[in-house]
Amino acid sequence: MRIYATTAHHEHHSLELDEGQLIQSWESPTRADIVDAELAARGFADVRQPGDLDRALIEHVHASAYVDFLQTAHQRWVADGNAGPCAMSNGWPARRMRHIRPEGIVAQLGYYSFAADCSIAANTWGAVVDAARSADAAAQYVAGGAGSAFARCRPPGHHASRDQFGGYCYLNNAAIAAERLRESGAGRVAVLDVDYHHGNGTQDIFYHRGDVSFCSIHADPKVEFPYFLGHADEEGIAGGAGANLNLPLPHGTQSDEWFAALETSLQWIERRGAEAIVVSLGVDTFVDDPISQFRLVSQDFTRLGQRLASADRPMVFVMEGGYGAEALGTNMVNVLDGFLS
Ligand code: OKP
Ligand code: ZN
Repeated sequence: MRIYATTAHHEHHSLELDEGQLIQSWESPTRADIVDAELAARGFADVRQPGDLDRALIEHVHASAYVDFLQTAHQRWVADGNAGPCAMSNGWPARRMRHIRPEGIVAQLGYYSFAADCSIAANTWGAVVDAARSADAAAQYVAGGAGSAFARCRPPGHHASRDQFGGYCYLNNAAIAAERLRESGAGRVAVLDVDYHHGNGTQDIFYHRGDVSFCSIHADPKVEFPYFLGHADEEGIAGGAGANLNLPLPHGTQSDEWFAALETSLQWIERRGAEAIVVSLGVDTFVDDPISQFRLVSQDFTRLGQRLASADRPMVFVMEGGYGAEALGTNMVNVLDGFLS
């Protein structure tokens, strides 16, 4: 299986507000290094650099003004005289307030984000671009006839909506891959999101579209981040009515219930007539993940890969979450290995 990855992510280390403290983000450079080391150790040697960023493609899933904002936010933060190393807001447009775009950098950071767990460091944009390029390249490779590819993206993307960052995500790598597959000729595409957290950004981007179906298995937003999207009654609107499926599960969910939801997901995707599948691959469903509360074990990730292979569709794997340094590499690569076996 071909891998797309770069090392620009090393320069992206941001701060997050967690349990009332500003800490170095759980979404750390080490994560990608661990996955890269495991890929190398297990014989995944076809690692490529992606091509240039296709700004037109990006603007089919993100607002142009939002992309400009991300690109220039940190230099504006510095020019404005802010003391902290990472750009983040302290106010958001909440209930009964108005969504008029403000002028200053701190206010615009609130306008263009939905969570304080995610900030923009000096070199965040370079990492974000390379993750998006990697997802695009993997999709182009699969669109060209390959059976599968893995975009080893960092930062992740599935929480990034059309014009808001949050949950460690800035550009939506999986959405970019899905859009690339569509624009390269696949009539219908599905995004299957198996990360522990709901892919609110991907859902938002495709909510009105019937050509890209979105299905997510995740911790119930009533008790888990991103808190305000991901309920079972969200089914899509307009041309996208019936093209969204959410399968929220309780804290403590174990393998049997999780794989029952996977079965439901793959049967639904088959009924949607998807010609190709993008997998938002988070392994934070692991029992020992430090910020998550499902109970999958390492063998389950091999089983996941095997079950995905039996869907018999071209597949683009896009890396999302997974935070326990210990088994992160093993779990991520188990999925790819299971898929190939
Ligand atoms: C991003 B992805 C930990 C709080 C973490 C944010 C979670 C973002 C997950 N105490 N809150 O979906 O893996
Ligand atoms: Zn996650």
